Amino acid sequence: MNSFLRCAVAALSVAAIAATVPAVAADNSSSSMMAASSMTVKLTAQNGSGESGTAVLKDVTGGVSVVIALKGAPATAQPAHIHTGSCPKPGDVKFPLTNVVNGASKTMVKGTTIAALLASPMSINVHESAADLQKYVACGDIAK
Ligand SMILES: [Cu+2]
Repeated sequence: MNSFLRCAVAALSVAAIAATVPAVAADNSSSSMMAASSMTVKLTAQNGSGESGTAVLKDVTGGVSVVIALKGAPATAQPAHIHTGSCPKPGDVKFPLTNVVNGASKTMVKGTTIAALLASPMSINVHESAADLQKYVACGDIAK
């Protein structure tokens, strides 16, 4: 009986600690309301390009930072945009992004937020080249 009680008390105190830890974590996050949110968009190869990777989006002051990293991309500049609509057939260009060169591109997209980008279907699309915009080489939906 005594050992059962000791176990019960031990279990209760463990439960109390477990209940306390998330509460502390929640306090920390709510006290830093300005913490940047971010998300990663997976870019998948289109039309046999062999180019795939990610676009990391971060809320920053005044806009959203977009960093594209593609494997298998050429040194040739490849235009990239945020389009309305979804892959593999996105719609119009919503925001231009810096050309992808050797698989890398960084852009500060002004005047938007990740929440705004998520509010309607949008996607990140990379094109073969300025001369061959019609060929899509990588695409990913901006979606949670
Ligand atoms: Cu585009």
